[in-house]
Amino acid sequence: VESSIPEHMREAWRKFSASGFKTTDEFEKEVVKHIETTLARSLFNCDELAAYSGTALAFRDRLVIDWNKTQQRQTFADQKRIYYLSLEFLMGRALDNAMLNVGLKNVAKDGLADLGFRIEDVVNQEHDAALGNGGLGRLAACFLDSMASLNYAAWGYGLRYRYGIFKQEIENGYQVEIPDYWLDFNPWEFPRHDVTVDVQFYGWVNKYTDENGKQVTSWQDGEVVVATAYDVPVPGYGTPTVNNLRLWSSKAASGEFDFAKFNAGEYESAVGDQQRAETISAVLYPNDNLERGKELRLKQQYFWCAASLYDIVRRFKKTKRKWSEFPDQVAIQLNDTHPTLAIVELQRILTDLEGLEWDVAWDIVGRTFGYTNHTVLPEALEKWSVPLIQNLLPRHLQIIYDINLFFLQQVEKRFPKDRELLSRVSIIEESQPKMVRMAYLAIVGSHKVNGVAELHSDLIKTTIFKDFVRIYGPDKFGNVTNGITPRRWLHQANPRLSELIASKVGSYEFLKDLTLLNKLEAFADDKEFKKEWAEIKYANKVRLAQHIQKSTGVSVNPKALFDVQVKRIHEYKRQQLNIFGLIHRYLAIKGMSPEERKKLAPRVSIFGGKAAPGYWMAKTIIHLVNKVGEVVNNDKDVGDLLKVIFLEDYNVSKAEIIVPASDISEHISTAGTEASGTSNMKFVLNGGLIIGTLDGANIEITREVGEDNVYLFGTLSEDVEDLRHKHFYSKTDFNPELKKVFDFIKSGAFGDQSAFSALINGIVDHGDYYLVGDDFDSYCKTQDLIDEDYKDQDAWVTKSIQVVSRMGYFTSDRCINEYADTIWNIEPLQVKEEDEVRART
Ligand code: BZD
Repeated sequence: VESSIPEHMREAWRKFSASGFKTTDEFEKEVVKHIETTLARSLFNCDELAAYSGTALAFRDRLVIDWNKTQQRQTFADQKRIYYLSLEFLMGRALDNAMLNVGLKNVAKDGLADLGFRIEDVVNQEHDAALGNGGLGRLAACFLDSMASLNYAAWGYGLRYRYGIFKQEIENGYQVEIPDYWLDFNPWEFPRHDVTVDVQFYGWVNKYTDENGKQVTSWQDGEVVVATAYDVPVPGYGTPTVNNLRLWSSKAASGEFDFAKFNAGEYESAVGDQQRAETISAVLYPNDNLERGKELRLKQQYFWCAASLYDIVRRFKKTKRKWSEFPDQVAIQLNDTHPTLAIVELQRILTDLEGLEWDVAWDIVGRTFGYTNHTVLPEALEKWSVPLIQNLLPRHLQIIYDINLFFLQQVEKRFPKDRELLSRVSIIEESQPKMVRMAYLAIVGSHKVNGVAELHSDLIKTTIFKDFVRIYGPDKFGNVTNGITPRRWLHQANPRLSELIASKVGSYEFLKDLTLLNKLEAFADDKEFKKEWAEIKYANKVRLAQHIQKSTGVSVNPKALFDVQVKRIHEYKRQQLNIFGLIHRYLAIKGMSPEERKKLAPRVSIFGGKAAPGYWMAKTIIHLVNKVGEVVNNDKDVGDLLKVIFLEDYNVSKAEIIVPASDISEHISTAGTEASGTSNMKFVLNGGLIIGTLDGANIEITREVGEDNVYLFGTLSEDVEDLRHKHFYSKTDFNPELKKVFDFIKSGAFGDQSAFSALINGIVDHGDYYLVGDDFDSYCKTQDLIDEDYKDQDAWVTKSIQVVSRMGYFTSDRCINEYADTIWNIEPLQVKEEDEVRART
């Protein structure tokens, strides 16, 4: 690493180089300094938010020291780096995580107490960084945590949205969306006004022969938008590694606004250009598993891919290596198809700008990229219209056509005269208008394609990507089952349980090696231990009950069984099956004698999750849940036996309260539709049992924790197609219990029945695509079994301990090591032992 400071002048630098606080006194000094100077506040007007800000800034200073060292170390080491490209990073709050990873949480706790604050209240002031929709975005965040904790040299690249996922409010039972303007105070980002990239759009392609007789292809006269880097430090747990998440923000090219236009009196149009450019990184698209083909979304994708690629290539070029070594220095992972244009962009850089031959360049591209698929749902598979790309990215469209041409020639050679095959696998779909199939482009441009759970990875090989398995052979396609970081999802969310576990397994080492949880198995029948275990679950339920009281006004009994379904609202995830089951339960309670009611286990059913703003059916489901809650929660006959709660604005920090408090959680997607699911892992890791279908990672969770410890029900994925077919031809023998539920809704029991008719008709008259009718009976029976089992608390607690002890496999650390071995071909960076030790103490 070069420095412009001559050696004889470096002494002062070394002498005064920042080292960060260690003791409570030093911490307090830092906090007070930041509050008084950085924030210009004082003892007399320091509220909890100011205390949060001061604490965050103090920890930020600590992080920055290790962050700088990490970046230096990685540059010196000059090894391969991982670049994780994701349009979404659902990071949640950073302070608690920073305190844990820096290892000075107790110092902060004591220090804040001295200053007059409770650490929990201070931590709760932080606004979630919610730059994602759901599982895909949160997975990216867990992966960043694991890559840093395992000392991989890794960068995340994303967009710095001004508005993250909207805030959800419930008004009269309906979802209302409020913009999430989250950037007014964000101490965790560092604007790098010196790190900018010009990104071009529109324009035209000029092909000509230059004065030396060389063929030149130039993309010119486009509109330029500037990408500015904002860096976010990503600390690892128990290591000095602090990696970087680089988020790009868009601005118009000519400074504040176009002064030429301004001077010519075109004030509004000058400001307009500026605004149009800033719009690119303004807002996160709030759809999960749906692609709508909007031009602005494509602009976001290219803007982010181009800026990231430029940055990666610029870093590589500093090493002065040959281009052929690029894939030995750079591994780029595509989080779904959203960054697929990066493939095309690298090919463009290597050929048009660096002058490499097509084949040489294409070989480098293929060895650089890996593609992770997260869905088989057809409506979520990205396609972009050819005219749209033609207009926005004319040169990229040509390159895509060339990629396709060479690919199809290769296919033709191996499978001569199979026209059908050629048209099936063509990157260009011959529709009106023509469409670019991004998943196919991603497959063709990567050396590895992976799914996110075993069933899902098998499904993509036998359904949507079947032809590609034939063409490339099976080795190009693999599986990396998802995982979660135990730091956030066990230790931070459930500190008491983590402490209890540590007391039995000997240390907190299980947070680095989650398989050590298996030592708990020996205590699954230990009376004292079980008592403490149950007490912690109860305390977590009390905490959630308080949150429910505060946010909904409904008081719930923490002794009741807590049944939770929190995730994005989607028909394939089948929250409707859950709510129909609850209506069925309500009707059953209403029909019971007082004696019968006494035998029933009280239950609190908790829903949470956002619906995409334009997804009417999902919004209808939310509406129904809220209406059912209004009726059930106010019915004197029912009392504590059933409460139905919709918690508004489900997000990462709310999940940290909800997940540790569940007895049962629901993962009940139609088999074959949920690629993996990751909240299933979070709940089980916190000692909750699950009810689920044989879908996604539920299957592997069952394999690990034992069939007796999971409540499985419903149609198997291999039977789904047949059933869908059958529905088409016969509407008879419809489930009578479900029919009663529908009749009850239609009677107006939950208000105007017409509000729910689409939901019911979809099942009764329109083929029941998600098989709600087919699975209703086994779902209800399984819920009855849960009621029975829950009565035997002793056996329940044993199960709860057993499942936790068997969850070691589902750490995202294991995922990252698998990606590193099978896709990235990269080793962790060695960190000096003294640095390791310092980080841990
Ligand atoms: O990815 C989810 C899957 O549905 C889950 O099964 C899986 O566990 C996780 C992680 O692999 N997919 C998403 O969350 N997808 C999106 O959010 C999304 C967003 C925009 C466009 C398309 C999909």
